[in-house]
Amino acid sequence: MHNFIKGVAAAALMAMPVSAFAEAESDDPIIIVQNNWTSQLVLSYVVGKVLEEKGYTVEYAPSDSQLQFQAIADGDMHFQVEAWEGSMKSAFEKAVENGMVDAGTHSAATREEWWIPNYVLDKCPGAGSWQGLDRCAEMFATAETKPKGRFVGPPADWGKNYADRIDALEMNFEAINVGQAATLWAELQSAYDREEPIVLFNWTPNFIESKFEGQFVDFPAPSAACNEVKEWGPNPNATGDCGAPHSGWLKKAAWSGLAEKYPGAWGVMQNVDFTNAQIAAAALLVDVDGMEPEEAADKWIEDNKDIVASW
Ligand code: TMO
Repeated sequence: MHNFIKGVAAAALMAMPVSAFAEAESDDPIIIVQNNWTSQLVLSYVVGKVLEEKGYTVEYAPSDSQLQFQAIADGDMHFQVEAWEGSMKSAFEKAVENGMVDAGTHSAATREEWWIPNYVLDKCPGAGSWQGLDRCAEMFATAETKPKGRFVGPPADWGKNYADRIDALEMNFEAINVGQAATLWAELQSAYDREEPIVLFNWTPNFIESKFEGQFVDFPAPSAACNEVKEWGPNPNATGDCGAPHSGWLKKAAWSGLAEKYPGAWGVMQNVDFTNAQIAAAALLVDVDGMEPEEAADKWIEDNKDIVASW
């Protein structure tokens, strides 16, 4: 071959994306579930983009954080990157009984719980525990909730148990759920700027810890008995009188047909393993740096090249 042509051919080969060499076992789309909080959106795009690089066709489908697991069991959706113990354990476990695959646990330890900025402790020193917080309930009252305190609760599809928990613990609070996560942060920011009392739903890993000083409120530690046995816990007449785990799991969930239909993609999904810092960084790119989730995914991949390569 003429040297010039050889050179052009070699350059063309080098310029080809890796995906051109990869073999997807099927061109049918792999459907990745998306939820309504930012780390999940970013990291679902991260996994989707890596699979696309390897030649797979990927689609994204929005879903409710509780109903998604049965949809995955049914094969209507195929993969979920972030299943949180604190808010999704029962829906997750029920779907596993119905055939959904537990696709492994991330290294990250998670917590989803009521949360206060630290300045709240100046006005209500006991607010780090649910009883102490409850004694100051009126401080958190709004026109809508007074004389009860307002708990700024999550969108309704993230664990629906807060009103029930308030009842079970006979707390002087009312859960007012926001419609979307951004409203939680707007409420927090406006209270924080004026050092006004606020207690809201938060979780970790999240971007919050790099921007606000605060802590979770301790509730009675969860146990299976809490949800089944009335006599268990501070209220002998109610179940659900406990909080979420302090160090909960974060899992991946998959359709049972994935391994057979797309063995290569399944291998990637099994290797995906996020740490707390990696998840917090994903949220930060959107909630602090203002990127769109998909753009944030590109940046995240760029910042974590070695990890992505190891999948
Ligand atoms: C499911 N979430 C992380 C928003 O608590």
